[in-house]
Amino acid sequence: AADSASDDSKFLRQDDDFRNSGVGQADWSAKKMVWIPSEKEGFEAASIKEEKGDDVLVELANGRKATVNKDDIQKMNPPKFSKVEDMAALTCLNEASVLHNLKERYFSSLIYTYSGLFCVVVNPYKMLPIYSEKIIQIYKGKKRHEVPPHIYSITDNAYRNMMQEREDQSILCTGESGAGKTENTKKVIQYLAVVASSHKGSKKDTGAVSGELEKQLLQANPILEAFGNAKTIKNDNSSRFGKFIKLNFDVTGFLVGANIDTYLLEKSRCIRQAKIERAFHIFYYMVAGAKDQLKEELLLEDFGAYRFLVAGHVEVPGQEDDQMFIETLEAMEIMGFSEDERTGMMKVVSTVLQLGNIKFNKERNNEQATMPDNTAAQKVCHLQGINVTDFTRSVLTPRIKVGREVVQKAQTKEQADFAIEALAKAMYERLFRWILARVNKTLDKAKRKGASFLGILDIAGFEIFEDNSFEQLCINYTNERLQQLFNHTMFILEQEEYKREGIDWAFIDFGLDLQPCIELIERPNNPPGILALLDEECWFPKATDLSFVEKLMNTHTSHCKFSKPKSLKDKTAFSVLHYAGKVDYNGANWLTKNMDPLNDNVTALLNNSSNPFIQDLWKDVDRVVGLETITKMSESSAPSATKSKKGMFRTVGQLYKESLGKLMTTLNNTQPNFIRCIIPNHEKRAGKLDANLVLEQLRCNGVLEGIRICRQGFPNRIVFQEFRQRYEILAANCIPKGFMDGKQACQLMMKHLDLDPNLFRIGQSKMFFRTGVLAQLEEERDIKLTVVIIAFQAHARSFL
Ligand code: AOV
Ligand code: MG
Repeated sequence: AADSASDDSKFLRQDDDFRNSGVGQADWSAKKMVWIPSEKEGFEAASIKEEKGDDVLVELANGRKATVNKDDIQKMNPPKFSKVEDMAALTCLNEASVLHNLKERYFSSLIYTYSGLFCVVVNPYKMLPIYSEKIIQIYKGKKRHEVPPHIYSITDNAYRNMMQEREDQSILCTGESGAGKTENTKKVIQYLAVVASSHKGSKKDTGAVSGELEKQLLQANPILEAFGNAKTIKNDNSSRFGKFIKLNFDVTGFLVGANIDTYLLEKSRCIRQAKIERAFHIFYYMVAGAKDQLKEELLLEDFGAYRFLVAGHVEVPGQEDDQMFIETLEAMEIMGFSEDERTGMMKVVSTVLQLGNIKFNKERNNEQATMPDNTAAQKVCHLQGINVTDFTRSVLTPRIKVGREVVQKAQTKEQADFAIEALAKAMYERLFRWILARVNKTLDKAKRKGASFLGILDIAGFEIFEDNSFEQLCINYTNERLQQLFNHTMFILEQEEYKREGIDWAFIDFGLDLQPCIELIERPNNPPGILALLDEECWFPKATDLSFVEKLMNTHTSHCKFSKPKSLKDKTAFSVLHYAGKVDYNGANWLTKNMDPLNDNVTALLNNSSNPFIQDLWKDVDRVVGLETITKMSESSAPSATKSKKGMFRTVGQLYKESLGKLMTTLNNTQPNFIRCIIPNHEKRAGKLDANLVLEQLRCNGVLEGIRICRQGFPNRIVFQEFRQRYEILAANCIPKGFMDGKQACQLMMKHLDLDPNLFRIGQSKMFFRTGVLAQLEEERDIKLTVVIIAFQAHARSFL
């Protein structure tokens, strides 16, 4: 078995032999290899034939010649840099080289690559043997440079830093849908569950997960995924929420508890799904998997009977929904959920589906909705433990406040439909939050405050769709703040390195670049940002989505990050210039999305349910009623008892801004580790990399931005000894024989090389170079070596 681990290690690092094949060193310098833009491949290798002013004549691999503008050419790195593990070491730091390196590595199944502070991972879309317990043992306790790039290395280093420096850590996974955020998050947890439980002084250090808490921690994911993930066009197991998992450790590195926060559950998926997509997994698990008595108790019907499951039983390739139901229930059992809790949860899921089957008719010139058949309503009420007459009345003729009076007001069909959909969504969201709280209760059982924590963030990356709405603004706003955190971290670390090495160089804080856009979104006043203006409009009785967008235009016309899209076709459109690109937003429905109104007559009933589980789910509505329930659509208002707390109403935008603020405060106090997940193609295929798709992601996820920032400084660093060893040939005879201090030797060499002083710095332990300088030295070294070899050959021949 030990051998199998070493066999597998070829998936982590390749032999040097392999690395030195391909374009040979001599070829590279003799042919003057460069990268030129290519529509299909992103970039193509070419060799320079002739330079004429701004134009360059190049020859491509297939012999074709082309003329390119000098500015469109990107330098190719010497072959010594082929498949480098850390792209910050590349001497030619440009888009073409980064793409090429990732691609070469990807096709050798090397999916993890560093880029300075980032760890980039390209989704392999196949199982690689790099996550076994044997591999975990390889990474345990090793420094980043001692082992090949891996999420385990990032995790191990974060874990050791946490223990040694007593500093909280975070691992931030971002990337587009299907890029691998959730898979990598799971690997982090798997690794820590092994390392932290073998840490418990268990007799055999086998690498297996032993403790109860660790086992429960590993079960948290399947539960959250069952309720929060769904099949989408992009990903068969797409997380429809963001999450931050905090693992608490004591001083000895022993896991003492965990806590999970979630963000922005896409609850609308309960009631509507796009073509060939699914609602949350649990709906299918339950309908396919609940049998006999349970099926009866939950009043379940066949897939085709549910209107909310738009396309019936859509299946996920390679997944048996009925089997998954059993596994989900088992996970809940390990997590300590009681039988009552499990049944209660399933009743809510069944109710959500059943709500979709309630139908209203239009009566009396469309003024008033009626419910001709109340079978579905009866089932809903049976499952929820409430009275069906009360429920029907609450939906059709709720009590609402008109001036000072409370009257019963008939609802139109549209209003009733809206109220039912809002109820289904709210019910599911509350269930999700309840599950989260329940999971947290188990994971935090010990209630022991850890000495420090390691947090893992799994949240959607930057989104630019055809149609971008409120949800995209929230997620892009999050990514602005995360990018700012990255830029700022890089600034601090670089600054420290320069200081430590005694180098005079004022690094620029590029975190500040993002401030204007962040303010455009979150500023409370003077002038109010997008979220604040949206809130303002929600309080105006006559406001519409259009009046909101008009207000935005009037307030921010001259803002550097704001603009009106060119085509005025859509009156509710506006654009924001995010760091990753311009995004056109469509302001339609933002008022409703931000208010998220709910019929409080119904929530009051649920709060009074005969089923304790349901009661518990809605126990806070007394507090929130009239707050959560400012109902523009249904016009019903809160019972008078809770009126006074109206001031507590919080909009979705406000709540989100606040939870993001908390997250950022937490992250700001950690040492962050950035994982950038990349999707290689949109066909879920192994072994295929769409160059333009990858380039686009590198632009959006800050990797290229990081490189741009790097280039402002001295990105290539080599310790004195290594520099002397490799390049002494260029400064032969300038260093006297015998011992000489490394720094002094390098100083002498640099003097001899006569480089522009602006191209390098000499630190305390290493040399610092501008990008590209090393390539030049490599080239000179090549020429020197060739001369030496020729001389040697000539010398050898003379003996024949
Ligand atoms: P996501 O979390 O980034 O998307 P996932 O982590 O769910 O994406 O990955 C999508 C799919 O890609 C998985 O179901 C696997 O089939 C495959 N995959 C990803 N990473 C690996 C890996 N390291 N090894 C093997 N297969 C992998 V979303 O949640 O949609 O934003 O909302
Ligand atoms: Mg995910």
